[in-house]
Amino acid sequence: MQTILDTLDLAGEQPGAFVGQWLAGRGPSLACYSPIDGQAIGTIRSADREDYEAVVHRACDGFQEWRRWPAPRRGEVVRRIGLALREHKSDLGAVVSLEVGKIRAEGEGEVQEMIDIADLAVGQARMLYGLTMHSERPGHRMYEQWHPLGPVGVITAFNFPVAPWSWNAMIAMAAGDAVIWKPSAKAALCAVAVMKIIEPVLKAEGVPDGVLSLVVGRRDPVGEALLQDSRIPLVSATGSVAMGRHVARSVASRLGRTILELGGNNAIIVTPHADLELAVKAIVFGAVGTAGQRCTTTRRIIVHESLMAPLKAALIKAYRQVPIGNPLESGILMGPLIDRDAVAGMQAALEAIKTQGGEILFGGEVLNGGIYDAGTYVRPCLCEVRPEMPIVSEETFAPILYLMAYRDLEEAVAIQNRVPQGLSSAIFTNDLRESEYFLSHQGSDCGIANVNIGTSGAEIGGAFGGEKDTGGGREAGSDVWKAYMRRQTCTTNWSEAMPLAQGIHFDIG
Ligand code: UN1
Repeated sequence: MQTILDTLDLAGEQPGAFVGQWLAGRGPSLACYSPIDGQAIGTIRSADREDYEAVVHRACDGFQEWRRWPAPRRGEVVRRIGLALREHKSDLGAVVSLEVGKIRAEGEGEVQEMIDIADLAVGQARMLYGLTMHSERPGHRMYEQWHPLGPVGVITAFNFPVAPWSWNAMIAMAAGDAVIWKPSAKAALCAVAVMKIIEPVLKAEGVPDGVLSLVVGRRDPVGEALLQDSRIPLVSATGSVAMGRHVARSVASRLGRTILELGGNNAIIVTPHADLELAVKAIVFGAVGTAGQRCTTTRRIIVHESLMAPLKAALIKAYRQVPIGNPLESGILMGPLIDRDAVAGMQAALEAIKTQGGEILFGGEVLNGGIYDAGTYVRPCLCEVRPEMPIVSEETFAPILYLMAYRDLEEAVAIQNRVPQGLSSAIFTNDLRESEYFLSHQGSDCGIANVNIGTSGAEIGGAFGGEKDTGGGREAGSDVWKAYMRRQTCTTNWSEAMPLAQGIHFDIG
């Protein structure tokens, strides 16, 4: 563990604020723990209100300068950030594993998402396209253009401590914005690590101070200040629905914009025309991967009644074989939950499942002995439930998978759509009519709808996010860059007359 920390110079107390250079942080010292063994892995000097002010002040100044850089030149900086991340993929992936307990492949996978979005943003910097329109007035030209928006606040969650920052930051940088990052206190060392990797690039490229900044601190004084700060026109936040509602209200009250990526309660429909072997693979990765702590984690299986028995048997067999343990060791597929609170939350959900009439088919126990004594390791759990049970509509951020039976596809889609969340969804079928129904306007109501692949593991090229309680925001690829810019409609009169729109005459004398 020490080697992992030393490689990225994370040993000893870390400064909690970065604006192109490090500011010590005058707030309380924040202890960072690893869920792998419950041990402290570092400390960060968190930011106080004055540090926050200093960061935002620099971000505003940095933005003024950065927006003057030609967009392709900004893209070149992003390209070099992508190269630095490539160089440190394994080191940073290891810090992610250490601080939040992901297995190595998933820690590195997250860094790969950062590299991918950097590549996308480099190209995007040359494609910040506006439209042209035909004016109704003769001798007039009309078009729209996109300008940098301002400093953008990015609030990230523990479960994806580095990738969502990059989805926002790489695109925002290409767009000409400054970015202020407030990471989860449970994963702040990862954020410090990212800045340490990027710092030399910013220096070498002469990027103005404040273009990329980090501010580690609790909700008060840092988080609340960010939400209420009218110098920050856009706040992009990943986290719980409760947190998202608060962010939405606070930022809306000052008429700021938000991008919200909140809870998911993602389902896979398995039809009689499914390739069951494929479905089982996707379900196990989707439900057990990242120990059930992705917002895209598969939480519900809606299976045709004719397949309930074989699917149940296949999943129990697969679940028995999941190697659970130290995520830094090869061969392990499931690490710990983030902390003991998460384990307690899972146990409370299991109680609720039983009280509400569900049946635990497999797993759910808290493990103990050896490394398991950290109190953060659980066995992934399979349950058979009815869709109307209230617990099934909740997102329990743990590896609990609900199985429920359906009779016809319309019913399956209704079950899939009846929960408040709307992030990711999938159907397993080789029948064209079934898959097209699922993808149609009568089908899945989620932001992501997949056929014959699971609910998690989205590529950055698409717009990522979902509907309803998921918050409606979109991050990453497609035309998401527009959210980080301000649109301006421009009309130029190159004629010698002054015709008015709508044919209005307003001639004096
Ligand atoms: C999250 O869990 O917050 O689609 C994001 C996926 C990843 C992102 C998950 N690309 O599972």
